[in-house]
Parts: sequence; C-alpha cells; structure tokens
Amino acid sequence: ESILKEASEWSAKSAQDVENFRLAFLSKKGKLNQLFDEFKQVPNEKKREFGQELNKLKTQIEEKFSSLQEQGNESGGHSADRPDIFLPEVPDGLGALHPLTLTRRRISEIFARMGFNSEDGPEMETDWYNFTALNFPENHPAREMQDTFFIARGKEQKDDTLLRTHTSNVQIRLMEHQKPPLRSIMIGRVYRNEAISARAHCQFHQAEGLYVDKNVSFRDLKDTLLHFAKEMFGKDTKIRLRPSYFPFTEPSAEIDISCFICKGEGCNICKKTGWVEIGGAGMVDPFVLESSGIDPEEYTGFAFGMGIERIAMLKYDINDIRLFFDNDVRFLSQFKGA
Ligand code: FA5
Repeated sequence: ESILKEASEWSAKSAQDVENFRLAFLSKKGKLNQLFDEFKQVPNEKKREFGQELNKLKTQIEEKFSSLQEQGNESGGHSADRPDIFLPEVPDGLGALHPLTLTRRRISEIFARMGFNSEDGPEMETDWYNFTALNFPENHPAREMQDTFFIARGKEQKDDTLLRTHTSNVQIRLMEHQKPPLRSIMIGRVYRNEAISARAHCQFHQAEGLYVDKNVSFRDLKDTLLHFAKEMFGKDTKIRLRPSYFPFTEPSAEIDISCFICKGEGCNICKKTGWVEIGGAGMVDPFVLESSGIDPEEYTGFAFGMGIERIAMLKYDINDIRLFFDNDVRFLSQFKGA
C-alpha cells in the first residue's frame, strides 16, 4: 500500500520524469521487482493471496505509468535536447546504392579526372548509328558479332530501328555535333539477343570512351587504360592488349587486366590464365572519322568500350551476372556503405 501511495503522488512535467518513474518502479531493480523477489519468501499458504495483491499492484502501477506518459507528452513537448523516448522505433529502411551504380560512378569519376566529360545517347537507335556509320558494311557477317533485337524495318537497312548492341553509337552522335578536341565517356545500357548465363546477359552496361585530337596515338590509349585499371582495381594492376578486330577501329585490341583475385595463381574468374577481358579498344578508323565529318588527315583518335557488369563482378567478387538484375535485397543490402 505504501508503494501504491508513493506512486500515486508522482506527476510528470517532462519525459525525464516519466523515465525516472519507470526506473523507480518498473525497471529490473525497481520497487515492484523487489516485491516479486520477496514473494519467494512468503509461506506457501499465503502465496495465493499475496500473488493476487501483487498482480493488482502491478496493473495499478502500469496504469499510473501510462497516464504519466500522457502527462509527460502534453506538458513537456519535444525538442532536439528532449526527444520523445516513447515514440516507436523507426526501422532502418535506408537502401544501398546498386553495385552497378557504384561502379558507373567510379568509372565516370576516374575518367573525369583525366579530362573526360560524360555524354549520353539513345538506347533505341537506328541501324545507321549502331552499325553502318561504324563501318559495318550492309549485309556483312560482322553484324552478327552482336546479335540484335530489331524493333522495326526501315526503307533501307540503315533506317532499321533496333536496341543498341553497344555504346559505340554515341561516338558517332558526338562527332556529328562537336568538333575535336573531343574527350568523352559514355555510359549506358545495351542489349543483345544472347542466351543468359552466369557470365552473359541479354541486357548489360558499357562504358565507352572517345578521344579525338591532333596526334592522338596508340600509346595514349594504352596509358589511359592502364591508369584507369590502376585506379579501379589497385596500383599493382597490369593491362594486356590482345590484337582483335572491330570494324570501326584499326588497329583493334581486346583489353585484359591482370586477375587481382588470384594474383596470377589461377582461379575460376580468369579461367586459370591470370588475365580477364574487360572490353575492346582501338584507334578510330579513318572511315568512321570521315563519315562523321572529321578530317582524318588532321585528326586521329582512340576509342574503347568496357563491360560494366564485368568490372563490377571483379571489383566486388560477384560470380553470377544475373544477381545484378534479380533485385534480391539480400544481395543489394550488402553494398551499404560500399
Ligand atoms: C564492343 O561492344 C565494342 N563496341 C567495344 C569497342 C568500343 C571496341 C570502342 C573498340 C572501340 P564487345 O562485343 O567485345 O565489344 O563487348 C565489350 C565488352 O562488353 C566485353 O568485353 C564484355 O565485358 C561486355 N559484354 C559483351 N557481351 C556481354 C554480355 N552478353 N553480357 C555481359 N557483358 C557483355
């Protein structure tokens, strides 16, 4: 009874008062719990009566507590130094940036520091920008290097509409409208009619680079790619350019980076070779410069196109490209703070 009396005399002017009440009566070391401890010593024949009293008291104290809470809320008001400690917890629903977004941003950042500005182009494209202007001759088998999703037939092949198969279409659009010196990075989504597997998808992203100016050389291309690889994957990263073929560059190369996951020891990612392909590159073919209105006698240029999923898979040690597009929060939430 004395406890009940004591409790009933409390009033709350602030959240702190309410908390003090809780500490005094309801916490682990509070008065109510002390009584429950004494309960153990009560002789068996009195346990029933004592227990009932105790439970009644508990309910009364809890009722008093809720009314104090209301009082405290009304009189106190809340501010930064006096927060409402009784508000329900706000769940931590903050999302994470998608690993492809993180990778895209990092790529733009690295090239921005080398003086490359960012450009954008359409995903739905005509045959002209995706193929013909890039020196893929009409009806030539080279077009089959990239299986294409067609949208509509045009009058002539160059007027067909399609989903772009690479970001190289933006090169042509840029050179049409801007005169050298040109130094741009173009990042975006591309589509290919390919079977989906752990390593390949029918939609993925590329980062295209284009540099056109007087006296741009293959050596500039190599230095730029090496610098990028070191910034992206660490200063010990090496690059290797393997001779290859693209209709719009001459000479052309595949870009490999040294596999920093196994450091050349041989792992599944690099298929035990110590090298992984991340993209293609080369010196812009004079035909392409010319068909975009740039004089190839005066200017030269290099271009490259890299797979962003490939880069993100290496960077974050992801073994299946499909994970990027499943939207599974268990996967995505691992990139919080990355
Ligand atoms: C091209 O797309 C050329 N446009 C690159 C280029 C640009 C060369 C400028 C010269 C000058 P390729 O088809 O090899 O090239 O693709 C480039 C990269 O895209 C590949 O190295 C790979 O990283 C990525 N890639 C290609 N196909 C897929 C796919 N199905 N899924 C995921 N990534 C892919």
